[in-house]
Amino acid sequence: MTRRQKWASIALAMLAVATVVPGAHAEPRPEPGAPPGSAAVPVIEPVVLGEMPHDPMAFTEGFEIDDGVLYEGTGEVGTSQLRELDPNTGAVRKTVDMPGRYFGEGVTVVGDRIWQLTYTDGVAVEWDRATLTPIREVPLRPQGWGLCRDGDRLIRSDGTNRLTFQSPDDLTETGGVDVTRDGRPITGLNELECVGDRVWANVWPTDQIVRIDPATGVVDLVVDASGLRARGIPPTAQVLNGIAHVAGDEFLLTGKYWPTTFRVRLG
Ligand SMILES: [Ca+2]
Repeated sequence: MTRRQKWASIALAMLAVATVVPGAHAEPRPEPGAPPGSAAVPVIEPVVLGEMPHDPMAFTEGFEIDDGVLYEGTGEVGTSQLRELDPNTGAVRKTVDMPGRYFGEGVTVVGDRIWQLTYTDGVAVEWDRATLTPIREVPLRPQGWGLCRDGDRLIRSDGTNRLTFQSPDDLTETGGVDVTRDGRPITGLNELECVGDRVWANVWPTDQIVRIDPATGVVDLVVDASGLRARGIPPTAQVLNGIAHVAGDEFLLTGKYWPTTFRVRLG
């Protein structure tokens, strides 16, 4: 090889390296460690349709609309409540304190009753929906985070990547699924919303929401809602936590100590 040929081959090699620079491709690529042939899950941003006030003292842990009422469960010791809100104005209609100074977590409606989890108090509370009075408590371990009703079962998160299936009658465990994004476990699953055959979940401690197929645990859509903070959410507010389905692809989203609830379109 002549000197000229040698330099030419080096230049060609450098050109080849330059054409495979990471990030140069527009096509989504799988996360490192993802199974061969898998594509990265799409990431979208919420489209804001409207805003309404949200109590900036509410440490939101549960958020769900049923029959024209927005139910909110709040947390922290001493400020944990079950609340009824107007889903159109955000106005708080009624509040009741959690019994036992429990740290309240996710809520979901089951007929004429409401289940509300506790964080580490070892119980879930069943409420009478019409009067918002506690009916009974049942054991709950290890931790309660998010809760939603999926047909004839409840789905609960506990801060890990596990979703646990439970009986709506007495919270008896009936199964569960491990959640993965791009083939890897995604932990911190928090407030939940069951819609059709999917489960939407806040991901603690982020402003992201994932959409999960509960049959497989696979995340098939990610919502990056961090842009909502630019709409008047103060730095003292904590993470996004609270997903309530309105209809179609419309949802209400809020966060812990957020002064605003956003009506958004996802998808
Ligand atoms: Ca919810």
